[in-house]
Amino acid sequence: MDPRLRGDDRLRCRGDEMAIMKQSIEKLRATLNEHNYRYYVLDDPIISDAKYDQLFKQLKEYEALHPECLTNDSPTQRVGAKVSGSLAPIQHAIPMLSLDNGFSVEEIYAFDQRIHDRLKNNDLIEYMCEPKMDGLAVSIRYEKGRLVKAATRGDGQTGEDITQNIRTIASVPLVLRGKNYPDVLEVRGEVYLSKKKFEELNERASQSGEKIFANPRNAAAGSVRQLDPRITAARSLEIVCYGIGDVIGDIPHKQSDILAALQTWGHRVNPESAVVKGIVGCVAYYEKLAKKRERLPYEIDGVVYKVNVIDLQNQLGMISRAPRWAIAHKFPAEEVMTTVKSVTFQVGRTGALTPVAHVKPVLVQGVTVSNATLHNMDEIHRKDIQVGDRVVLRRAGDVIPEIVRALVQYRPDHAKKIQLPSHCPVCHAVVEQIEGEAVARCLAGLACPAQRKESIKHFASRRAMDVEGLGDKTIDQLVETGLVDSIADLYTLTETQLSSLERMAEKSANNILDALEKSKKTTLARFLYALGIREVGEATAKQLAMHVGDLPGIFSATEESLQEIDEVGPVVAKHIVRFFKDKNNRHVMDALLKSGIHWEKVSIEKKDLPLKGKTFVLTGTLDSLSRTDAKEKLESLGAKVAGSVSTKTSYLVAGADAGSKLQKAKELGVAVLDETQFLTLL
Ligand code: I6G
Repeated sequence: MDPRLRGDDRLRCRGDEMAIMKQSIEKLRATLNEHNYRYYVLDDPIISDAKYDQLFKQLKEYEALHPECLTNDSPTQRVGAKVSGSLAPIQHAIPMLSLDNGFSVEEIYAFDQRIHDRLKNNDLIEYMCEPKMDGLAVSIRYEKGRLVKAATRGDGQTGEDITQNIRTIASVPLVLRGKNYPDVLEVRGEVYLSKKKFEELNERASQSGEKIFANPRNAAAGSVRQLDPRITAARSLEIVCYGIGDVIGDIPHKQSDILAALQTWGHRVNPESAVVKGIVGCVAYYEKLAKKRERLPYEIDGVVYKVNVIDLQNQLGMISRAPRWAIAHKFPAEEVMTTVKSVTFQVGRTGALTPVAHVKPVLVQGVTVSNATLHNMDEIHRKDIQVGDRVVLRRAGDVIPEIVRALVQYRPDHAKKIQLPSHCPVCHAVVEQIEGEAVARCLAGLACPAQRKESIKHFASRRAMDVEGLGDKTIDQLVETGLVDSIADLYTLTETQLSSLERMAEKSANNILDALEKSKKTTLARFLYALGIREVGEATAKQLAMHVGDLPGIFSATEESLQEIDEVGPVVAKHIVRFFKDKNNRHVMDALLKSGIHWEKVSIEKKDLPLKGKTFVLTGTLDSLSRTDAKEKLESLGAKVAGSVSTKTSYLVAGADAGSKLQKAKELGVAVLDETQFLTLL
């Protein structure tokens, strides 16, 4: 500033200078964002790395001189502060689904047939094909174009808050590009590590004596779930986006156009994706990609096919936790040869004895394997496997390794038949093979330490009560030392007791106590799943919770009433009733509730709700309530709220400035409600 200026002139000049600086900073940020986009998303840089670094340095200097101009979405602000404690839970606005898998062409053809049958349509279906990255699914939420939250998939309903870590990924825009993006946009994609970065990471880890990751997926998951974003930033993670979750605003009507739009909004999508006609086109795509797989710079474990037209996706809907309109066509698992050295029997949570083959260690898909499951005695007989045999072993994705077949032609003379033990290898109680059931069981129930350990591990696991830090080794010790006999005992543990365990520092003991305390606030569905009732998995537990509303409802349920639930057949109903009749189980549940485990009451299944079966679409601006509130109100009355208008739409709610959706509703003859009519209906 000119030193000769005084008073008002000085202030005015300072103001002008500030405005100019602000403009320069904004311009530099926009330039850097655009170069970033060209580099990471389009793979088409137009300046050198050195030039980019120079611009970046300049922006940092300007911001240091004018800290009042610093904003959270500046490219210099990707690496934020460390998270204290643990990653917070985040409820997904729209569940993050999983994908059905198909391994053979027959299964893929059957998928296509199911689609034709449901749609009652014989025309060729248009499919979008994409590589299935071997990474970690995440959801990134933008409001008014700004990145506000990011979460892992978790159990599909609730994930973990990884906002600070996702911000460090250079190809994730902190601000969406352009102007015509939806007001709210959840971008879903897969975070991964390239083959090269994965090898470099493990190389560094082995040199510094740190943990080696078994495969790129584990490395990506470990990197994304760090508490310190500086560690994540150093891992060179990448992302490709494959779809969207919650949206308020207009989106295209085809999957392929959604991906194209995501790219214009600044997100990276997979350039290998393609639209094909019919399932024959899908299989041809699969074969082409299988040939290219080795040359790709990242690991893939198959190909995903999706019905391309969103209206058709909506008509097909979902089943359990997966969409009916998509499938992952997996590549066959790598098979290797090894030798069975011995077989032991592992006792599971329900007493089931699983034969485990201990094999000569072999490397398969980057992991050294020395144990593989033989499933059960029927499988051993069917595959004719003996100790000493040369066998074929495989490991598919995160599935435990299994023995596929024996190479009987090479059987040595000393090979020995595998016998089911007559007594439990852990508690020595009698083992019974029930007629018609493939598995043999130890009948000692929770008197068997192995079953106690496994039921406690299940109870504490992430998808059940989610007691962070309470690992398998600690649980083994807790049972072996007699500190914990049943799941209820976990909540009576003291710091002194925990600290008395081997390799348990005071801090870790306190962390476990905190995690136990935190786990007391749960949901009925998680609690029911955590109890480990036979045949009651997560999906069944959720349906059960919706059906009964609260525990008393389940105590009084009968086998007949339980079979009204979609996922429950006669066998599962019997297991549930038997479990809740059992005096010991009641005892344990009483103790758990007394220790403070609680949940919010579940609203009973939306069966009797007035808007059940109706699908609404919201468009335009409502004066008296926000879109989110309107959506919540409708859903609490049993309605479904969809993002686009189709023949399945029951009502379009049109606020002020409604656009193309209103037009489409009129064309399709869908009933349109204005705000007053909508409020009356509510
Ligand atoms: O986990 C996934 C990976 C890739 C996906 C997915 C995908 O598409 C290429 N698509 C969907 C619809 C889902 N998960 C649920």
